[in-house]
Amino acid sequence: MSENSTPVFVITGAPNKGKSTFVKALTNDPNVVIKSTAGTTTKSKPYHYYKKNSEGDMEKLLTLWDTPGFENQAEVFEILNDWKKEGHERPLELIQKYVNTYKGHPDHKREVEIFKPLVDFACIIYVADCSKSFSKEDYLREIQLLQFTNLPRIAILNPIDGNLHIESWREGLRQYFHTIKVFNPHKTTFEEKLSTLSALSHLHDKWERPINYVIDLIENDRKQILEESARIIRKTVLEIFDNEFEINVDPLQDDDEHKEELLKQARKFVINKMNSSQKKINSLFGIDIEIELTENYEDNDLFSETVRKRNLSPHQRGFIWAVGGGAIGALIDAAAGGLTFGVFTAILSSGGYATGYFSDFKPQDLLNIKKYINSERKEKIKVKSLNPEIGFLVINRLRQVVSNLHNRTAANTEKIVINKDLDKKSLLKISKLINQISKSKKQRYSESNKKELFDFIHQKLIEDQKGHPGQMN
Ligand SMILES: Nc1nc2c(ncn2[C@@H]2O[C@H](COP(=O)(O)OP(=O)(O)OP(=O)(O)O)[C@@H](O)[C@H]2O)c(=O)[nH]1
Ligand SMILES: [Mg+2]
Repeated sequence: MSENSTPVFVITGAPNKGKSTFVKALTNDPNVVIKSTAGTTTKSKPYHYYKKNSEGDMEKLLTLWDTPGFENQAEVFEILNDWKKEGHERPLELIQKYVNTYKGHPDHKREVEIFKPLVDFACIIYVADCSKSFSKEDYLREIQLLQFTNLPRIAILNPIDGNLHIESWREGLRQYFHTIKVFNPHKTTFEEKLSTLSALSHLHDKWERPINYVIDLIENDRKQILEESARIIRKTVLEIFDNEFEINVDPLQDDDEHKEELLKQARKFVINKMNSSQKKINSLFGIDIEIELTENYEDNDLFSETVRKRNLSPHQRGFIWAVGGGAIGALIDAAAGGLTFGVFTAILSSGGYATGYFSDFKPQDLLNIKKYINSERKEKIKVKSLNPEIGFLVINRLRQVVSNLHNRTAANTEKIVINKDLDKKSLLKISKLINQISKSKKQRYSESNKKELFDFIHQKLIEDQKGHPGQMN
């Protein structure tokens, strides 16, 4: 038996149990075909983890073979057993003999495909759907066929429609597999994916090191992706707060109309920036998935009353307004440890806070507006800055995009729906950072402003992944 130095795994199982889904979840390869109909995969195909070596070539680090589902397992089992009784060949020699003998035979197409990648030694991954009950009648022959190979084997229990029958599967498979692991390739988190790779590393001692190497690479790669995501989010915020929205004053229009026009500009700008950042973050993760901010447009609009009400209590709004107005710089520092009642009392006396807290909200109020006459003696009206609240919402939405993508694989093509904006605890800090940025706009941001904003966002991205995989607190 010749052994590959690169670990090779062959994914097997009955039709439509998520074999291809498993391969796609682990490799993120967009070419893996997944369909709801049984019999989708008809040819065996290898998918790889690669690394660029020092010569610039792609080096294979790990191979996963996607194979068709079993079809003729009972007959094949009989053939192999008869041969075994007759001669002295070892299991893999018999498998090779089977492949040679039945190649091209119409009743053996799938089994020949399944066995082809096994003859050079591979570990077997058997995928079963543990939301359906285990039945010896249906599955025993294919399981015994895998046992016949005498190759190291792991069973992956995929809870396609729930965990209902895990125990019956465990019981049924125990004597045939070295390891049994529950893994849902549709809903896996980043950690679970790594833990599955780690389980694979224990099947064959010679492959432990190369698989651990792959795990290290994936972890490092992910670290870099989170850093780059933080950079993208920071850039988005800076660009949004850097942009000048300006129109000529039309003497026939009143100020409300002017503000309405400026609001349109700002809205469009912010939405475009958010969309393009989301696309960039998507491509970092290598997952081409549509992101829907929320189900309806009204909720999508960062300037809308609905979004503000959902995310910010009147107190919090008031606080941001006060920060935005810069009325109480010293108090912000004092309050950074937590919002005490005393602080609120003090803030209430400041004009900024009162505006945010009590006024009937109009989206135009999120624009800090200034009228002026330029050097050509034209009267202009412009947005000096947006309210920091917008920055808070932008950062938190993009954080959610990152968090979703981090715990998602290419196997899950459901749209990402983002319908909440979270993390009220960081509100104060974000408001303060954004306030610094919008104030220092004229002189450009200082490097330390920029670094502080990056560190804050980056730290949040790391916390999001550590605390609650797939969601933020
Ligand atoms: N909800 C859910 N659906 C899943 C899961 N795993 C697989 N599916 C779905 O089940 C169907 C079959 O998945 P495939 O990965 O194509 O199954 P397969 O075992 O490769 O099937 P064949 O190639 O036909 O043998 C697809 O519609 C998948 O989206 C899961 O964990 N959860
Ligand atoms: Mg398939």
